[in-house]
Amino acid sequence: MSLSDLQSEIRALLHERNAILLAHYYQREEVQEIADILGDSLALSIEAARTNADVIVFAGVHFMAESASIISPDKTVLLPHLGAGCPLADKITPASLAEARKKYPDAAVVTYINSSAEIKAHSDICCTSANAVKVVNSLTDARQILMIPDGNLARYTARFTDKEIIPWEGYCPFHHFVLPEEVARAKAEHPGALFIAHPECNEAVVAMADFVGSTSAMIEFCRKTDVREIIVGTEIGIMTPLKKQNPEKIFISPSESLVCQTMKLITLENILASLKTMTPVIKVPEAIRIPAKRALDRMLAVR
Ligand code: CIZ
Repeated sequence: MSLSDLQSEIRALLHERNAILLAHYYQREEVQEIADILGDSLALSIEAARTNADVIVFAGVHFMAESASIISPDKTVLLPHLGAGCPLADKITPASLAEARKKYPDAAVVTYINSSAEIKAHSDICCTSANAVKVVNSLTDARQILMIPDGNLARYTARFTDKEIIPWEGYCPFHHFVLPEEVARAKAEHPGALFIAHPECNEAVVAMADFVGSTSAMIEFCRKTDVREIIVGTEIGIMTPLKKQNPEKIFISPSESLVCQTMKLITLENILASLKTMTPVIKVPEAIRIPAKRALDRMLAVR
């Protein structure tokens, strides 16, 4: 079947099932093209809660589908490929977090949204890469913050707070292994270009950036800037919305590392199969969902 036939069949089945397709910015272009909503993980989960659809097909990774299930427990959440996990989320377990809590009994635990529902359930509050600084500074009673599981985001956040930040030594392998030499080479090849970086990149790469921000912040930055060439330090899927929104601008990826293999496990074929079989379903059990939702709601209350 051709890509466009697959896309048409999916759209028809979405309609028949009263389902919506949510796609993350890091998804394949042909998946982004037919999504009802395109966004970062938090925006997608919030939109999922607002819709009247009965079924949410999540073209993203496991923790994102879990977030949708946490926020919308009455909807059926489908993740078309169960192998679509997040290597960063896997860098912490409930047992290792319990150990860290013992070691730092006074620390508040701030958990990046890229984490399992179970880890969120054991956290004080969640954050995203867009609101990490605000979330940390909102914790007026806490002097010490254990930031999990992304050490790079924790170190970046530490620059904007007086609190003591204890970074968890996890990382996203795709962002973390972008090399400063690769960025320097891209800058040399495109001397007029700006370099924008995601805070999951390592410290040396972040230090080279003209702008640091979450995927949504990067998209907004690229829309507003008058500079025509931009080197983009995040996963390659973001090039799809960037090019679509800014056809007159040139976007350059500095590194071959920036391809999230698990995001790419979601394909038109498995989205179609998932809609036909209504599997695999992601359902967070209530005992985990309720405390995890508390940590997410606490974050959403931060202004
Ligand atoms: O939260 C997300 O969607 C991710 C993975 C990154 C970002 O900056 O939006």
